[in-house]
Amino acid sequence: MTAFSLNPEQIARCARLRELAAERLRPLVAAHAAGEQAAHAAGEQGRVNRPLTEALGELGLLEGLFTSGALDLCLMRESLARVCTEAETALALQGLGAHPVHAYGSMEQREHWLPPTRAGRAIAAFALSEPGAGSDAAALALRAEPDGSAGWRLTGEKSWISNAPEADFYTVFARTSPDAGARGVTAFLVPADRAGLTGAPLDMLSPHPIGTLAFDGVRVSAADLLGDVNHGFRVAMTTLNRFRPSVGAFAVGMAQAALDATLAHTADRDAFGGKLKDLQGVSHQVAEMATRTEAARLLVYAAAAAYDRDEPDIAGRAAMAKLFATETAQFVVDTAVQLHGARALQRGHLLEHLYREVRAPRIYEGASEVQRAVIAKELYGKESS
Ligand code: COS
Repeated sequence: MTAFSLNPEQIARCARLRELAAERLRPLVAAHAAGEQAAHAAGEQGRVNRPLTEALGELGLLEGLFTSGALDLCLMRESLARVCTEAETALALQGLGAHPVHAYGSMEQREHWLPPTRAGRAIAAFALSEPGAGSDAAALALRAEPDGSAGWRLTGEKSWISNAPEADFYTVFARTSPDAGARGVTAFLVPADRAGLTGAPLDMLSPHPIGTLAFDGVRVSAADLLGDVNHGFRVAMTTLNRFRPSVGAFAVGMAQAALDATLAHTADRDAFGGKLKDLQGVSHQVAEMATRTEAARLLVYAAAAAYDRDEPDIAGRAAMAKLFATETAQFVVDTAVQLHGARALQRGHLLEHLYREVRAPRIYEGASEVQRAVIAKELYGKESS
């Protein structure tokens, strides 16, 4: 591959995926939305769209989470995001929640959880954030206290966990060594039906459910470990290294969707005796949107390709890709709204949807400020070495 044009097979695969998303996945989102409206009217929070996740399994896309490289994952997420952001997010959450099991789980854990996760029948979730530990993940306080020789008991809270409280299993990061910062964190696979584990939905600006988890002395044993004791921070960070460029790909897909809509609208809309695109103030903004979207795409592909080649600077590259792509998508979607005018803010309009969707990725999986900190650390680390 050259730097960076996709080969014809990759381009064709992306086009096929966009078609599938339009034909098979979007209708499942519409069907779920009707039920959601009724639930909301009854004062209930959103539920996981299980038929959508199962369809992702039937189409073999969830399998791809575990078999494809980072670049292919980005192409998948970008393609889905252009057509159906809900399907994109359902796919990504299965990956984020189950990647630690795939990469660090025992044979038993993998055999038990990965087949249903790939089929979309088991919903996965990644439980890192806490009320007192968001960006500063190493400050997490959920206690894993020794429970005789049987293992540990988990006590504490997690918050803003996608798919909680409805997921079927959680990758949970807990503190096994007090006062040891990042070196005292351990990852566990906790099935949702463990005694003492409860959760509640949060009412968030999000199309998928997000919630809290409360652990009241939940028993875990050595069989539930993901990786070694006190090495859980690494499990979290390496999972994020893999997924951060692909959050950028999600953003690029949304930016491209907004750009496509803007091209169509400005070429068609009459104003001031011509088409909107004839106004230089408009066409130059569209050119800016396209240029920044392409720059973001290249950064995302480069970070993912570096990950696939196992290069040494993947954390910084992943951070740059996520930072630039999510900030760019915010700019592109906002500009698209501006160029569409009032119609873009009408509920149900593509841009109204994207305007809501584009905000959260600048916060989750490491806020933009965290990405800048990662980049700066790597830059100054290089300087001193
Ligand atoms: N990849 C691999 N290892 C990493 C890593 C990365 N990207 N970042 C940190 N580490 C390792 C370090 O090498 C260090 O290992 P040792 O203890 O063996 O030396 C350890 O983790 C601690 O690193 P560091 O001191 O840099 O950790 P900090 O407490 O300064 O935290 C940030 C680093 C801010 C980058 C981390 O807390 C973070 O990513 N926060 C955002 C969390 C997040 O994304 N939350 C969203 C949840 S998912 S929606």
